[in-house]
Amino acid sequence: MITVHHLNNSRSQRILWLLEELGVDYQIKRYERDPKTMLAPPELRAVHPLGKSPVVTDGELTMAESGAIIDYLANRYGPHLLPAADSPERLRCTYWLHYAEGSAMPPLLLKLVFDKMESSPMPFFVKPIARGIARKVKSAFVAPQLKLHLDYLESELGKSTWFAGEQFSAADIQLSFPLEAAAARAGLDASRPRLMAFLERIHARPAYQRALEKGGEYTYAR
Ligand SMILES: N[C@@H](CCC(=O)N[C@@H](CS)C(=O)NCC(=O)O)C(=O)O
Repeated sequence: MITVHHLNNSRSQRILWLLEELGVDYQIKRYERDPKTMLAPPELRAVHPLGKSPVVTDGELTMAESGAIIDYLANRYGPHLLPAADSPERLRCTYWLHYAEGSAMPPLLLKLVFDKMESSPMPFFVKPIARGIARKVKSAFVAPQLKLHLDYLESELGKSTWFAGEQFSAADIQLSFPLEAAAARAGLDASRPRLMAFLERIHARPAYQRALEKGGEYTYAR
């Protein structure tokens, strides 16, 4: 039996959605973020040394890292979410499985960190310096990088209906999180209509909705 080690309001929502699309049986083991630090609880380190979510166990196997988990589950349980082996669509799909976490997420994470730095309480004499640094990093590096990635993703959806081609695939599931995070906190809006329409289409999928019901709190689905 597949177990998804699921942290509330997190990337592991993608794995629940994938499993619903695949129609496979699975169980959820739930973990709650520390409300102050937003970090995962220490119990998750007993499953994988990094203590991050998602982690999936399947029999003797323990797998971490969303892209690797999605690749494994889609291969093992449902070829229909992966384009045919050796096709150009399959290469695109593989590219997106890596791109989502390797390239799209870093500027989003930097934005989160520097937004926090700007708004965190701190001694009055440090505040102007810390805020000045945060603003400078955001305007000089983070915002241009976010624009670059969002423009790129918007233009890619001008080439095909879904990210890897005309068929919905595992790539779309993997890209959902950076796009939802960008819409929630990094300025993705109606000025990029293809990406907004993509979010609407994925949110309307019955499997996505079933995963939401099972996963609990997920504020990115708005
Ligand atoms: N690149 C990893 C990132 C894993 C990750 O950072 N997960 C977050 C949830 S969105 C987490 O566990 N955060 C809590 C923590 O770091 O303690 C993946 O895609 O699986």
